[in-house]
Formats: sequence, C-alpha cells, structure tokens
Amino acid sequence: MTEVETSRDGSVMTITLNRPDVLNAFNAAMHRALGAALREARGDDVRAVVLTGAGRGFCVGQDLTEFREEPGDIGERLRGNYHPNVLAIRALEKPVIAAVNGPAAGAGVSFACACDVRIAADSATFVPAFINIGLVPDSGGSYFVSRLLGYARAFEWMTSGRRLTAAEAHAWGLVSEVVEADRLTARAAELASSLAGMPTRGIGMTKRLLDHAASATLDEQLELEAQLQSAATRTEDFREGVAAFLDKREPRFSGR
Ligand code: T3D
Repeated sequence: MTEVETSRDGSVMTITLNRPDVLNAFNAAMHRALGAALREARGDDVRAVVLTGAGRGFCVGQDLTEFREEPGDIGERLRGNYHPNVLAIRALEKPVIAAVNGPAAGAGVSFACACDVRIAADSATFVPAFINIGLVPDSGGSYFVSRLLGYARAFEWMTSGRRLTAAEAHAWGLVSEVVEADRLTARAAELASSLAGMPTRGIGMTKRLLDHAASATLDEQLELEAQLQSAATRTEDFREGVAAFLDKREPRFSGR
C-alpha cells in the first residue's frame, strides 16, 4: 500500500491520501509521499490538481496514535513535515481543488483550506479538532480559516471544535459546492478539466496575486498586478485569447 496515490486524466492530476483505515490521518510516510506528489504536480503537463481521500474520509489530521507515548517537539514536526506541503500547494501555479469526500479534521481542514477550491460530498464533515485535544490550529488552519470565514466565525468555530456538516460549510462559504457523495469524483473531474482548459499561467498568477493581497498595501498590490499583467501579455494563451475573440471562435488554450 502507498500512503498517497496519484493518477492522471489528460492534464488533470489526482492526488489521493491513502490510509483509509484511519480516515487518512497523517503519518511520516504520508507527508513524504504527499511531498513527492506535489513535486510531480509542478510539471507543465499538469494543469489542474485534485486532492481527495481514499475510503470514507478526506483527512483527519495527525495520526493520534503517535501521541500515545510522548508527543515530542510538535513544532519541529510541523516545520519539517506539514509546512513544506502547505507551502507547496500555495506555490503550485495551477488550480488545486479539494474534493472533500468525508470527515476533514484538524490539519485535514487546514489542507482542504490551503487548496484554491473546495467541493464537498453531502456526507462530508469539517471538524477543527485541535481544541478538542487541547491544541491550537496549525498547518495554516488559523491563516486560511480566518480569511475564508472572517475573524468572528473562525474564532467561534475553532474554539468550539464543533463538527460542521457539508451543508453548513456551504452556507458559511467554506466550500463552494456540495454534491451527492456518489457524484463527487465525477464533479471534481469535471471542474478540474474545465479549469485545466483555461490559461494556466493566468490562473497561476491570479493565485499569486490573491495570496499577495492578504498582506500587501494597495501600492504594492497595484505594482504586482502591473508586473504580472506584463508577464501575462507574453503568454501564448493571451495571444490565443485575443485572436479567438476577434475571430469570433472558441479559444484553444495551451497553458503556455
Ligand atoms: O504531531 C504533529 O505533527 C502535530 C500536528 C497536529 C495536527 C493535527 O491535525 S491535531 C488534530 C488531530 N485530529 C483529530 O483530533 C481528529 C480525531 N478524529 C475525530 O475526531 C473523529 O475521528 C472524526 C470526527 C474526524 C470522525 O469521526 P467518525 O465517527 O466519522 O469516525 P471514527 O470512528 O472516529 O474514526 C474512524 C477510525 O479512524 C477509528 O479507528 P477504528 O476505531 O475504526 O479502529 C479512529 O480511531 C480512526 N481515527 C480517526 N481520527 C484519527 C484516527 N486514528 C488516528 N488518528 C486520528 N487523527
């Protein structure tokens, strides 16, 4: 068994966390395998990524059996195992879709929220489990959830440890779409395929701009927009987009 499986359908890469007996809780091997999958996803032949879980869970954060004896220095484990993969998702210059197929808890919520889009099965649930065991949000949970939900709702949810249903997560804007569980894979593939057909470099640069906006002044943001817009005009997809518009035909974007 491999802790993370990858598959390709054209330019869409699916990364499946694969420890279904423990709802895909993280252990060291899974961190390493996820890191390798995210490195593979950097290739130009990949234009959209789907992150999902095997079995009935998405990901329930740290494997707690590793805490039974002595937790060790969690800070070091976060820096060494979790942070590189959270940063790798944000650094991917292409859309990453979390297809949340079941319970997401602890760092599993953080990883879902590190993705660019979240769609959920109607059976999915979201548990900010950290507080339930006396921990604080990590793996970017406090960063992403407060940006997605705003301070008040993020504080209330993350300090209650309450399990949210997919419908509640949708109402709060934590996920953009909820589908019947048996349709999730197909819907994620459809969405990923549609995004993979868009100007990939433009999507990558849009992602960079939105991340930058979180902490930039207006002056800084205007400057980065100007730089990246210049870069966008040097892409093949810009030329194709303008030509297709003027020819009154559908564009055929290559991702270059
Ligand atoms: O160490 C570091 O590096 C620091 C990093 C910390 C980051 C973190 O993520 S801390 C937060 C860790 N996660 C949790 O605390 C979540 C614990 N799990 C739950 O609260 C519940 O499992 C859920 C609410 C997520 C789902 O509940 P339910 O009823 O759908 O499933 P279940 O029956 O609880 O779980 C199914 C199995 O998965 C079960 O095993 P069994 O009885 O069938 O043999 C359960 O023990 C196992 N499981 C679930 N979560 C974990 C786990 N095993 C190990 N670690 C888990 N996190």
